Amino acid sequence: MASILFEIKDAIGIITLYRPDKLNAFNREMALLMQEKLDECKNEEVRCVYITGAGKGFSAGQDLAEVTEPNARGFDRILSEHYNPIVQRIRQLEKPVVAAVNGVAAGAGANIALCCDIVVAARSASFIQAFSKIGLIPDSSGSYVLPRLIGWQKASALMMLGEKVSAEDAERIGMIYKFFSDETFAENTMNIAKYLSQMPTKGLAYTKRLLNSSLTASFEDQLKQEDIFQMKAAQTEDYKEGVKAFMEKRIPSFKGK
Ligand code: T3D
Repeated sequence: MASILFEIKDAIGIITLYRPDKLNAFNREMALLMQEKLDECKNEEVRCVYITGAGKGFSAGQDLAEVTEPNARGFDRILSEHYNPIVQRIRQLEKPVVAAVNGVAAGAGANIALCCDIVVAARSASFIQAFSKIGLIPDSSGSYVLPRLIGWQKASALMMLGEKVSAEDAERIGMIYKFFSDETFAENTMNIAKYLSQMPTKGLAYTKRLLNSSLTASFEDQLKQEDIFQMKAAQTEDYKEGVKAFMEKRIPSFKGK
């Protein structure tokens, strides 16, 4: 059985991390397959990506059994070949990526989720910066993303103490967007993906580009970027449809063009 399940349904690319007996810990095969599936999501027919985990966990991060094998890859290669290409693909994909965190998300598993555009979780899910407990540093963009999400002090404490954060607390401190009850999690999170998949995809892609640049740009530079991308958005068919539908008092039908 492949360690990543993938299907495209109703314009949503659904990626399911699938090593349930290992809490979907990443081995090399799974990391490379995830990159491959994220690349398939570049296809125009995909207008939103939904990432979740099979079984009771989202992902426990790096498969620690694999790194202790006699011929294990060096750390430099694990990050540059496994995790960095995953988080880079997520940030560069020109469509929204939803992380639907169904259970525990630890180490690289947590940080891959946190770099997605919208992070939603089940009430019983949790987030752990597990790295410090085994003598590692936060990777998979965590050292960049987490302080920006929750502030330097809280990020620093979570990264050093490695404490488990409940979904409820994660929402409260702004680490994630929302949590849902375990019973309604699948339906509610898929509804978010369905809604996004019917929105003006190019406008969302430009919004994502702006959010990416806002992390480092100056105020003046960001205004210039808004100028550029608003002009691009105004040239899309979906913008024309949005305004037309508003004037005609009907629901717009966006095509992602
Ligand atoms: O080279 C490099 O490593 C660089 C890259 C680093 C990136 C990273 O992600 S480093 C961080 C690696 N992850 C961890 O340190 C987390 C380790 N796991 C845990 O701390 C706990 O499993 C959890 C807190 C995530 C969940 O705890 P719990 O009690 O719900 O489940 P469990 O019983 O510990 O785990 C269930 C099974 O999954 C168990 O297998 P078994 O005994 O039933 O056969 C456990 O060994 C396995 N498992 C969980 N995490 C991993 C794992 N197997 C391999 N690797 C794991 N990371």
